[in-house]
Amino acid sequence: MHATNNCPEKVIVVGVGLKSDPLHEIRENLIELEELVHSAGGEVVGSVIQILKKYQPHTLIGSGKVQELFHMVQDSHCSLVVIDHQLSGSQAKNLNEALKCKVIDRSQLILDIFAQRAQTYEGKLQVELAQMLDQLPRMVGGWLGSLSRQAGGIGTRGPGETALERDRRRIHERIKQIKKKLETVKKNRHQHRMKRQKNRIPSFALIGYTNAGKSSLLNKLTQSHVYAKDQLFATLDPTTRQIFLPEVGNCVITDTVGFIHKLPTQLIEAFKATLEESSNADILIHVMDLSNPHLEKQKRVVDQLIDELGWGSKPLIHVYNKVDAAPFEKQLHIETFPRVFTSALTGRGLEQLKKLMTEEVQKLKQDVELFFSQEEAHKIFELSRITPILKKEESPSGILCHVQLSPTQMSQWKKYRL
Ligand SMILES: Nc1nc2c(ncn2[C@@H]2O[C@H](COP(=O)(O)OP(=O)(O)OP(=O)(O)O)[C@@H](O)[C@H]2O)c(=O)[nH]1
Ligand SMILES: [Mg+2]
Repeated sequence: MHATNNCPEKVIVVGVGLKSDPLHEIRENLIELEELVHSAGGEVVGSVIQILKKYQPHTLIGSGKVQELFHMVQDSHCSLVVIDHQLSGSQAKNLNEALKCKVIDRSQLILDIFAQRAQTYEGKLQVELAQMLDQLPRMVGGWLGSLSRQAGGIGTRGPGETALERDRRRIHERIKQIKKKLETVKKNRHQHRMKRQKNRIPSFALIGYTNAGKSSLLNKLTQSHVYAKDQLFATLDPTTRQIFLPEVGNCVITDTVGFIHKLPTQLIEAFKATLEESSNADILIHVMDLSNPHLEKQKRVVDQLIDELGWGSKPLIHVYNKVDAAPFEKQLHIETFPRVFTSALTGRGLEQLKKLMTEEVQKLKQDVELFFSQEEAHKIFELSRITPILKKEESPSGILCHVQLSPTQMSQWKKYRL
C-alpha cells in the first residue's frame, strides 16, 4: 500500500460471513481489519458487511453488494478494497474488474504491512517467501481458468497457459533460492544459540498478540530502545537482549513478531526462522493487553498458535500488561496462573515479573541420569561442556552420568536417558 502526494491511500473494507457465523465476530474482525489498514498507511473511507447464505464462486460476495461497492468506490475515489475473507485468484480478478479498483484480502494486507516493516536481510527474505507462497495457489486458480480460455473469443484472451506456467516455474525457483539463503541465516543464528546454550544462559521469549506491549516491556526490562508503536506488527525481526536476574544471573530475552487472528499460514511457514528464536527459548512470556475489550479472544488466538507451533510443553508466564489503562475489576476476573499484572508505561509489576522469571528459571533444571555405552563414552566430554557431571558410575557395559539439564538440553540428550 502506498500514499500518493503524502495523502494516505483511500480504502473500503468489507466484512463477509455466513448466516451461521456470529455477527459480533464478523464486526470485531472488521474493526481489526480497519486497524490493519491504518497500520499499512491507508485511510478507511467506507466499511460494509455482507451476510450470505453461501459464498458466490465468482465474486465471493453477491452481485447486489458488488454494485453497491462499485458506487461507493466511485463516490469516495478509493483505490483499494480489502475483503475480510480469503479470495481465490479468479475471485480477486473478477472483483477487480467489476469494481474498477484494486481488490485484496486480509492475508495480502498483512503481507503488505510485513513488506513495509521488513528491515533486515532475513526479514526481507522471509516476507518475499511469504508473498511467493501466497501468490502460488492464486496463480494456480488463474492458470486453471486459462485452460478454458483455449475456447477463445473476445474477453477470453489473456496470458497463455505457457506464460503462466513459466511464471509459476520462476516462482518455484525463487522460492527454492530464498529457502537456501534463509538456511544460511538460520545456521548463523544456530551458532549464536549454541554458544548461549554452552554457557547455559536461560532464555525467555516474549510472545503475544500484536500491539500487546511486548517491545515496550523488553525496553523497560532491559533499558533498550527497540521500536514500539501503537500500530499492528510494529516488530518484525527478532531482537535478543541480555537481562540480569538476581539469584540466577544473566539471561536472554527475545522480542519477536506478534500474532493476530487469521495469521496467514504462509507467514508462519516463511517466518519459521524468526519463530525459531521463540521455539528455542526455555520459558515463554505471553504478553496480553488487559485494556483490550477482546482480551479473551486474543488470548485464545495466541494459545492456539502456541499449540500449533508445538510450544505447549514449555513453561509459560502470563503477563497482563497495560494495567494503567484498564479498570481494576478486570484483574479480578483473571484466573490464569502463573500471572502478573504490569504496565510497561509506568513500570508497575515489573519487579514481580522478574521474580516470576527467576522462579521459572530455578524450576528449569531437572536431575537426570544419562547412560553412555562404551562406544559412546566420548559423548561425555561434550556433555561436561554444557553441564557439570555430578556423579559418574562405571560398569562394564557403559557409564551412567548424573546431571542437571534444562528442558531444551533434555530434548537434545533424550536418547541417552534411562
Ligand atoms: N497505556 C499503556 N500503553 C502501553 C503499555 N505497554 C505498551 N503500550 C503501548 O501500546 C502500543 C504497542 O506497544 P508495543 O510495545 O509496540 O507492542 P508490541 O506487542 O511489541 O506490538 P507488535 O510489535 O506490533 O506486535 C504502544 O503505543 C505502546 O506505547 C502499557 O503498559 N500501558
Ligand atoms: Mg513489538
